Amino acid sequence: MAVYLNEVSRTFGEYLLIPGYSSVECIPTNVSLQTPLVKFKKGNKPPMSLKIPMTSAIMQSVSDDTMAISLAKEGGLSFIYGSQSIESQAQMVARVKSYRAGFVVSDSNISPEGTLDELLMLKKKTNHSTVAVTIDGSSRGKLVGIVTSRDYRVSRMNLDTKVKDFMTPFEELIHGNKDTTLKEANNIIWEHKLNCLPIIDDEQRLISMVFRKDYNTNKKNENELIDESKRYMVGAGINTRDYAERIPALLQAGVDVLCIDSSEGFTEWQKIVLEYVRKNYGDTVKIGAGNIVDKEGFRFLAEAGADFVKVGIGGGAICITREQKGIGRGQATALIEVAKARDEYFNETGIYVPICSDGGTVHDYHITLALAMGADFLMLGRYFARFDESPTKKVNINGNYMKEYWGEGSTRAKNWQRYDLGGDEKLSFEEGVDSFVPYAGSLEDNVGLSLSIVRSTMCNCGYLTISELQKNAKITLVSSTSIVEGSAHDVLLKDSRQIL
Ligand code: RVP
Repeated sequence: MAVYLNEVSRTFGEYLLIPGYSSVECIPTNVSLQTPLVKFKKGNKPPMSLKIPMTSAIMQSVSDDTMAISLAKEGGLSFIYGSQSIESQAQMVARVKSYRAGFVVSDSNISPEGTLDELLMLKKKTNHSTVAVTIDGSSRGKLVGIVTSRDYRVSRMNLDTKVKDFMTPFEELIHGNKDTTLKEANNIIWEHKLNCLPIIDDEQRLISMVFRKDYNTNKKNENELIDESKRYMVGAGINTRDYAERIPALLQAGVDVLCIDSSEGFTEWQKIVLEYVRKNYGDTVKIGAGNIVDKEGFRFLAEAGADFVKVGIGGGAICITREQKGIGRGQATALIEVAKARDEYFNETGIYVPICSDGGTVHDYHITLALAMGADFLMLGRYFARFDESPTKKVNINGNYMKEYWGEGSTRAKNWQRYDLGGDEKLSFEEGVDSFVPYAGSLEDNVGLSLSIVRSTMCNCGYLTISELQKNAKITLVSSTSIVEGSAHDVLLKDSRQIL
């Protein structure tokens, strides 16, 4: 006979936190959101932690290198999507690792043989008034000069005039080299009253530019997630098919942490991949696994060697797995059970395996709830898809700006490996949809706001760390009637948009 679980499968929206005593020290600026990313032994420090409990989903419409850089700046981590060729995924990882805050690859370049007319067209296209003059007109060519608007006067010059005849030549330029730090670059910029400093390699090839305005914006990121060499940290999704080729390429590109990306991870396929990693790399390579929704799934992956375990099936905003296949579990219920299994495993073995709540986070308070229910960090798709930094198009629909957001199980993503159960069988039905989400602006602004809400809620409950919140939070179930009570009710809203 089938096993019936008596507990109802519940979502975050059915729970609330009960505020607790807050001391005078309990203020948002004193809250630490640092959280372990990978497993560690009792009494030891986790070998890798996040500064904020947020990771971006392993999805084409969410996590590319641009997203990864922006999220690492805020202290979180992106897992670059694996549903692309090994080469292009590795290139994305490499771009994150080679990115240096404040050092931008020049996107306005011209050859010395170019004309004033061509220069003006380039300026119109890029909107940048500083143009690097390289021997072949490329962003990495040998630097022979710079042109700024101070170098020419359109009214007095022939449009056919060659760039080499009015540029500031290399000999008169002040430049930095590959070892110049951002601080040094800024000092040079100030000392010489420059607008930008070109950075070149030993062969005089242009590497990047440091602009005065970028230094100011980059100084703010004190919370950034960086490795020992001060490079941004980045993760990558892998599958259970081509892992033996993909993993070495990603490691070569400098990836910090891997995650097996699958809609259902309680499988021997995941064990095989974890064993492959341990056999070939020992504990030096960090790899998460999932997704699972119960204690058996957690224990299986923890024993197989996963560095963290991802929880959630069918809760994603674009996911229709529950409708299509009738499998899954309410995200809150799944998380509560898996967190208990994680704690039991810790008590038995002394090994703490962090868990990630993946999918179904809709409101900011769901983040706090997930943490209180035991999640060490969250993975978010819809949330990040709304920002400027996501890889998708911004479109105007009926006067409102939207961003595209599609599931990895949609025909658009064609990520069949994620749903692969081995054999030759190819996915023949969709488990995800293609959709729009309301455009929300910059990642920095939104993450800042969401986390200020999380910090403030933690203070209401009386806790300054995620681990205190996990151990002591008081959580209550709410009836459907009291959910109604929780939003504006029995009033006529003056602005009907507030209802949305
Ligand atoms: P959400 O944050 O609710 O948008 O959910 C994102 C999660 O949904 C992903 O991290 C992944 O686990 C899951 N996903 C991605 N694609 C699909 C699908 O097509 N069904 N589901």
